[in-house]
Amino acid sequence: MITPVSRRAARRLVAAAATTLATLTPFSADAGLIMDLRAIGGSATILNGGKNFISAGPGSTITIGVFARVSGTNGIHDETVQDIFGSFASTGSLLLNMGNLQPVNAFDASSYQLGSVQDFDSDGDLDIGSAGSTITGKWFARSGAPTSAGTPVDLNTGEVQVAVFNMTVMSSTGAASVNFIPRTNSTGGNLSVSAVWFQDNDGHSYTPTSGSYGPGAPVTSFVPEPAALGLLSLGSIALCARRRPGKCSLATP
Ligand SMILES: [Ca+2]
Ligand SMILES: [Ca+2]
Repeated sequence: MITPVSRRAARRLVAAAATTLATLTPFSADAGLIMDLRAIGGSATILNGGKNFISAGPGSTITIGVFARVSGTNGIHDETVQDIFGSFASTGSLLLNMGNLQPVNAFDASSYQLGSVQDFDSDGDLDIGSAGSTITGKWFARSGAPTSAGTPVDLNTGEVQVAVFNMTVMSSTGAASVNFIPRTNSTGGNLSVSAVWFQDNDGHSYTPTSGSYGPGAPVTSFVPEPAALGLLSLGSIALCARRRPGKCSLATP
């Protein structure tokens, strides 16, 4: 069980780690389409803008928002997106059953597919989509016309949410990483029909064979080390003792 004190301290640690990581690997502002997943709800504790969560054990839930981030180069948020083909899966020992995917912002036009709920990577938990290049079982988001990715992310990048799905924690220990898997050709290479988007209102449609396309940073579970929690608790006690002498006790991790 994680106490409120330890959780707050853990949040600060994660934020610091994320800042360090962002310094080392800045988000690419290159033109193209990136499928970004973020935890946006559920019973798990969400950290770092949805990039991390702390499971409360089996039965804990995480709602994942699927966002299409489109970048151009002209400094105007005039990017749009229409088609996205792919799958979702988790890797790691924390088992996460995915399901209940729903389209958002009308990405359910003719020929869209919800994606099959199945353990296509054979690691013991349910995923959404299918293995290989086949169209069968893939998630396919499609809007009837190019849809604005107009929510600003940075100067040249905007985004639009295209789907939402749920994950249920199925194990009591372990860590997991969750991400989008683009549909590829039979050899794992780029497939032109895997996505369609538009940049800078330049009259061209962009696809994975004519532009940059891929997943964003994964959503990962955060598992505080017991020793770190102990140190954090002691730190909290010290801080508390300084502010409220005689009224502080050791938090139980
Ligand atoms: Ca699986
Ligand atoms: Ca633009």
